[in-house]
Amino acid sequence: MDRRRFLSLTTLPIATAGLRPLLAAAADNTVSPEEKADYSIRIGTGLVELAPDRILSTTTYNGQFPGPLLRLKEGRRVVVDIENDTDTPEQLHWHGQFLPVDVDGSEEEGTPYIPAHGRRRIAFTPGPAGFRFYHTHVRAGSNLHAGQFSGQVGPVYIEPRHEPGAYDREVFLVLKEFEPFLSRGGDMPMDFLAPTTRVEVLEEQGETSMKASLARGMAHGYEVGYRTFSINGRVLGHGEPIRVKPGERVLFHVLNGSATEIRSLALPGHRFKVVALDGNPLPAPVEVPLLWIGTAERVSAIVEMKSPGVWVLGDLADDDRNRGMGIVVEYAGRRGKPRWVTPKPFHWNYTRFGAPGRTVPPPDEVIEMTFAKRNAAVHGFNEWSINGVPFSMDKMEPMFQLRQGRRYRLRMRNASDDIHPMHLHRHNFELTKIAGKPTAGVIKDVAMLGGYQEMEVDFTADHPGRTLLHCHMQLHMDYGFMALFDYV
Ligand SMILES: [Cu+2]
Repeated sequence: MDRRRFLSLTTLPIATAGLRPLLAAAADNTVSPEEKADYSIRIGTGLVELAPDRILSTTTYNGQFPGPLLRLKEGRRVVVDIENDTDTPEQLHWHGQFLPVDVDGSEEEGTPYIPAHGRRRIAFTPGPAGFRFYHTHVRAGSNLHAGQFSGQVGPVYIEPRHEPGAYDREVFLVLKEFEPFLSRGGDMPMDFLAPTTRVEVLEEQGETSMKASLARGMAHGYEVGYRTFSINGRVLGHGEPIRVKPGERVLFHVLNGSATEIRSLALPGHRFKVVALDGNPLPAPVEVPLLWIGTAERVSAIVEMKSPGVWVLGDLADDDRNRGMGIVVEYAGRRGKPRWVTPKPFHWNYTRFGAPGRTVPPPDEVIEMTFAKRNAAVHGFNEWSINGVPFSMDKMEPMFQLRQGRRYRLRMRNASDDIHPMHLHRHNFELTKIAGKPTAGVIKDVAMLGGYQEMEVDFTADHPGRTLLHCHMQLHMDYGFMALFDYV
């Protein structure tokens, strides 16, 4: 009899309906020394050949970038060995999964570190099904070699019990910049989100605070820029093209693995039929001419190959695409220089992906949170706060106490002009209002909140333990933009 069956049999007689999930979770977590690992991940220095004349040395998973694609099965427990071959303790976060705090990969929640030159063996039951990923979850601060500025990003695909078809093959794309540097101020795209409704009081608050800071002689706080851009670790024009045949339906799973950037993606002559956001199926597929993908967001979209030629699948920003953010799509039998055609501007509106006419149940409680920036307040870096409190890595105190089983609405208000990709650990949420427009049916774990805008998302507190909410931009989360929920 295997261990798992043994445990389930022994717990059955005493397990009540309420107790069983907790006991099962505890059993899943325990690893016996004689158990073999299903996967081994080694954190260590690796070489990333972005192009023949541009080979970077950075921290990677298993010496490669992106980290190996892990294809897991929903509900089938896995044992993973994580070896840390670096001089600093590490956290490996399983982004988008509903895992206990012991394995989720966040010090703030209480996950043990993978010690420097040490290892940790963990076990968990993957879920929910869909496109997830794994990445480092340590504070980088001003160290642009640490955290997600490094190459510690890899895709995870959790196969559902029933795979929805309608495509011929899958292609995974990981978008990632390298060689970061600091600058005062930045050039992030700002005008692509819809609806465009701004909240006057938030705008006043943000602009007043910024003006006061500049009037005191402060410079703009640091932003991060990059010298090199890549898809799947290759600069545009290097590495293998995506080879397609006319009529083929390719399901692209696109991950924005950036530490700080928002990306866009277009393929001239083709459209994207979006079937899932952050790995969660949409109520119905939605066709769009191009994609906008916030930091850590995922988009799964089917492209029907019906414009034979050699094309650039690339970012709309000319600078970034010319420095590598793209990949060639080559039809069988076609040759020549890859073509890029700048698409017409297109606003990214999450509510377009929702279920028309559907309404959401009222929440049990509404949690209000306002996000604010103090320009250049910490050694030249912007400091971020939630309801006036920058997260303290020394105290690590929960800001919000929840009760299990309740449905919460987070009303997020952005008193800054930056876009924030907001991420909730160990749960997903339903978008319920974007910049004043109600919506339903879009399930995500990261969502971009526009400058001076409001967004509401609902989630059910059904995975007890500490739960981190944070902006996924490394530079923002590292300087205060986090808060902990807690419940038992
Ligand atoms: Cu942010």
